[in-house]
Amino acid sequence: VASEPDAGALLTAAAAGDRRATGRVLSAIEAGGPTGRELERATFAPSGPAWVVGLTGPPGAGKSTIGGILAARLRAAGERVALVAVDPTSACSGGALLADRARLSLAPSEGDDGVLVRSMASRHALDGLAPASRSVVRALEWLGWGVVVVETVGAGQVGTGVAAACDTTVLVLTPESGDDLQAAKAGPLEVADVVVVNKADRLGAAAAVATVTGEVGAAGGREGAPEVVATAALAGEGIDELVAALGRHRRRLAEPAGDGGTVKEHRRRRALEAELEARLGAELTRVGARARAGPGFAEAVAGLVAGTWDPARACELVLGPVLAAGLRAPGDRPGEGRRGRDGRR
Ligand SMILES: Nc1nc2c(ncn2[C@@H]2O[C@H](COP(=O)(O)OP(=O)(O)O)[C@@H](O)[C@H]2O)c(=O)[nH]1
Ligand SMILES: [Mg+2]
Repeated sequence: VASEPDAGALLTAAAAGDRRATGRVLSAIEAGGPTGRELERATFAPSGPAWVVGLTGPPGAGKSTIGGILAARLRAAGERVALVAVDPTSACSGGALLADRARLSLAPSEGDDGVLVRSMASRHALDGLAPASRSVVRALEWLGWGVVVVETVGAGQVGTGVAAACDTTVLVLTPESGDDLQAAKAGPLEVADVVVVNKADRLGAAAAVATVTGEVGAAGGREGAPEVVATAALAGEGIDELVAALGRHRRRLAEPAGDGGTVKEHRRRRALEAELEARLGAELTRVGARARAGPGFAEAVAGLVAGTWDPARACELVLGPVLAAGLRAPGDRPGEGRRGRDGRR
């Protein structure tokens, strides 16, 4: 890695359409270092004009294929489209990334400045969308990418985080998705805005569409129940219907939500709430781990064994110094933590 890039210069170049600079902005945000945090702050603009579309569903359902086709369609309609694949497998092998890139030959021509493809690892993301991915999506919006399509692998509870962070969520299933459909009931199916039954060229497609339609109805009476669309993406079938369904949902986003704002504003507020909650949880987990690893823990156990402290008091005594030290571990601050710890010995 070269020297720390200047955040301001990078942003200016990226905003002017420099793809290399854009890549470096996103990489820095993903890496989470000082430059990344500066860029994250600079590009954080809630309720941007962009349309963020999430594609979720089990592996192999056709998310990348559909994402590529949608990108091509939207590009042809004059949009600047960024495709972000949050892929837990692409980190190590790069194989999935290559496959996804290759598949995009279906879509926009190489060298088209209006399409950007980005792949990133979903580190520690239980919901399939790591905090860094959300910041990357926001940076893309800020940089003027009018449509951001985010692909994440998701089934069951995994995948609902995507919905929380997207304006329009598409769940992609296949006729073979029986088990996935059962799993999806607990999560993605409840939050999907459009459900795609892809690989409609395969056996059982009509039955699958009927089952999904039934499920969606059974979930029932819900305001804005998802539309179900059958596609055979490789053959290009059902794509017009999918594009139309997405367009209807996009228009719905501009309608009033009843709380004074639009549906989109309402969703984004909820997404930010969920994101803040997740960050709070992560911080608290870190604080707890630090308390567990600190010297106070053994002391507290000794106190409990001796009957000097009761558990509630012991907890206070262990947590007190950790909380007083602030959110950052002493070791995070250069030249401080180590000395402090050694001093105790
Ligand atoms: N038969 C059939 N295969 C498809 C269709 N759409 C995608 N595929 C294939 O299914 C495989 C997985 O597709 P991919 O887009 O990578 O799925 P992802 O893992 O959800 O991103 C690839 O080999 C695709 O070519 C379809 O409509 N019909
Ligand atoms: Mg894929």
